[in-house]
Amino acid sequence: MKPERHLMTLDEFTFFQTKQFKNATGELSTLLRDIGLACKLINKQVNKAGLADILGAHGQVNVQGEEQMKLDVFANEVLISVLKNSADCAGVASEENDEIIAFDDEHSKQSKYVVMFDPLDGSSNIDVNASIGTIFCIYKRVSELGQTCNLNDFLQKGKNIMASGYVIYGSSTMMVYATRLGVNGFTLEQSIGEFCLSHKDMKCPDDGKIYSINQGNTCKLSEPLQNYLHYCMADDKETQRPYSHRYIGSMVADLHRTLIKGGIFMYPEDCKNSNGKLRLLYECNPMSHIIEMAGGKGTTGRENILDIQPSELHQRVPIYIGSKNMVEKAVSMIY
Ligand code: AHM
Repeated sequence: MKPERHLMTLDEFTFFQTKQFKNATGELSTLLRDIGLACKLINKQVNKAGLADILGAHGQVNVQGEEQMKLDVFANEVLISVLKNSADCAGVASEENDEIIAFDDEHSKQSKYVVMFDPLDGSSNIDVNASIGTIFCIYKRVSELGQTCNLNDFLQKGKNIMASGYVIYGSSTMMVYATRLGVNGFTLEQSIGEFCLSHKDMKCPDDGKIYSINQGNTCKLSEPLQNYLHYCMADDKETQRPYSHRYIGSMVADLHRTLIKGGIFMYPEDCKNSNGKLRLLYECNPMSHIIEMAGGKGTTGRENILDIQPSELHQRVPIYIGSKNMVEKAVSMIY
């Protein structure tokens, strides 16, 4: 009997993509597989989050005598250790660490990629069982092979990203990743423990009907921004307004919806935070890369996110991101 194959795994898909390039070495595919592995381990812990009282909360010792870790700390450690063991990673930078981590074994020194990640974005949502996610992006290092990588390898413009993605721990667990070949989504098939292709060639609609912002901050926003929010709420049959407002407060979840259904997600500057809240290197760059590869747009309002030359690892920037026409309309009204 011939086995019936309806599923294509993440590995099979990335290998298939690699074959399309004559000089591709498969290193990027290996890294994506490794990140997938780390996220499967994180997923397992995220699914147990509600049992913290039974299994032991952060700082407590469980029945096996192991100290329980906060989930974001756990996620960070898993990603670092998996990537350290990876055959193809020279070093990492994480939203959870002040400095880069350069791997200094001989093999890592020969690796040509570095990885940046936010191990568990939106972690304040864990307690209420709302979706959270891991965000990552991969760059080719600019430093010389054979040396340990350095800060310059990480302070690159977003437009140099080789691959970016996120894993959403939601009603199902999905990995979405983007390369210049496009954006594809893989759903974790729990029974075989593999991410399987479920959303091929994802496109962000040019228009949408949802705006997403922490509207509780309205009084801190500039007048043009407040006017734009009124525009979103105004009744207009021709432009099909008012739009609906949706805000989960978890960037991965809000942008996953935006990617699939269209819309605009904003975390702007306000009178207290002139650069907004979200981090350029761990959140805004990878998400803008994914949305742009899917045909959408990501901007600070003044410049394209992917064109920004980062000056520091934990830099923050305002962001307007999502359906191209909605983002352009917002920017034209606000700036
Ligand atoms: P975190 O790094 O503490 O998880 O914060 C990042 C999150 C994003 O996922 C989300 O878009 C934003 O913070 C929500 O912030 P706010 O609660 O200010 O609306």
